[in-house]
Amino acid sequence: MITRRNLLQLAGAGALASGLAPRAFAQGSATTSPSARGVEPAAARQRYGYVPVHTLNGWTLPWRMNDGVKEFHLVAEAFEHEFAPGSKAKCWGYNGSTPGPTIEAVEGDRVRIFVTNRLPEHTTIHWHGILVPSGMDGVGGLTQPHIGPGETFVYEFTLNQHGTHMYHPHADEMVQMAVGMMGMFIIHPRGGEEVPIDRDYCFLLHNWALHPGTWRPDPAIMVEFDLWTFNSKVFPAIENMVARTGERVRIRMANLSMWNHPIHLHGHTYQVTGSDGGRWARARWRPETTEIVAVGQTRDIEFVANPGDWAFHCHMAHHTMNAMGHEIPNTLGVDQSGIEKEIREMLPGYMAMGRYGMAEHQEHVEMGHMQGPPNTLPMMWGKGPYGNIEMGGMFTVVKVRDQLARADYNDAGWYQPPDGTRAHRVSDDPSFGRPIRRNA
Ligand SMILES: [Cu+2]
Repeated sequence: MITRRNLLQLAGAGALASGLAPRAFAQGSATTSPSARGVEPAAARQRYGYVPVHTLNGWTLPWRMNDGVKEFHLVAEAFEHEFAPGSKAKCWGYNGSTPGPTIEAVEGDRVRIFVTNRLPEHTTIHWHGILVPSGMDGVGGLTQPHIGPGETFVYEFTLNQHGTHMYHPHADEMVQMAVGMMGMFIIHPRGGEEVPIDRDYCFLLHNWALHPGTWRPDPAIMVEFDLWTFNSKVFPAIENMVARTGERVRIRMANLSMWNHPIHLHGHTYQVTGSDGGRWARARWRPETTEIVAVGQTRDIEFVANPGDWAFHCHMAHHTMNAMGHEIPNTLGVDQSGIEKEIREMLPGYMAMGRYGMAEHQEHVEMGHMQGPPNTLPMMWGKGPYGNIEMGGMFTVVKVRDQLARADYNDAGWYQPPDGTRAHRVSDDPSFGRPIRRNA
């Protein structure tokens, strides 16, 4: 059978292909999408010149070569997105996902990116942090006409840098980003890296005003958000990051939310090694356990993996919670036993909580005592091997194991600490041990 693709191949491509370039992409030519999954780091460096990034809960945009140019095709569109089982929303993004697929390329590459707009309003794409000719910068009205509904524009430029970058609309930006339009654009250095990386993770930080009981993120909110996400997912729906003991891991973080996020890793002192300015000179690397990723910034951290299950989360305590009422009265220490009965007469099923703290929330929700509004996640949840984790939002686990295949990215289960290395109960008597106490 002679297809258009065969015909191009038979014709010897060259002149024909370049003349048809913009349309040729849509003809279904072979595409490539390098993955680190199943490819050992050394083999990946041989095959691709780099170890491909692993986008948390996401994917890498396939590309194809057309006469020496790497061609990508983004489609801006609306779809239903799930933050975690129990909460979905009508979101906007690219190629059916929020964030959009990660674009991955190498310093020196010439890239051509088609952008088709299937949204009900116009859009553009800005290549955040990437040095492009002014007319390719994607600022609607300033550097180009807007991409109208149904239209396809093409961007083309050469990548003269490396680093962790982003893409997002620069058209009705407040609305389009609030409903999920963003993605990462990773450029690997040409010729490899002096300190090689074994695993390279990436994700975007974002916040969503998905009010309890609703199905559309509210773009008008500036401060009081309901959901805090890594790659548009909340704990425990965020993938764990796995590594083998001793591997060098990089985590690339980018922030297009409305808040700064201090990102904290347990069990390691990591080095902050890069940003959208590329991988910094080694003299500029600095040891931290918490690094603020400010709005509009990207940060790369690197560490040599220590065995264990290590919490990895934003350190703003409200950013590790899900949908919570922000205007609830403070009930900490308040005896509500009388009022609970009276409120129940008006609100059947009402449950007074919070007198002793909020940890009981997770149990009540899971036992079905408390019914939240539809499409609304519990404030905190997640189970570990020893009980409730009582987290939500921007939280996941870095799981490091001695025996993990180098190209294995599957969840590693729970860590078994060696004997004698886990905190344990020695007494249930509050007067135990008579420790020295102030003013006692
Ligand atoms: Cu945060």
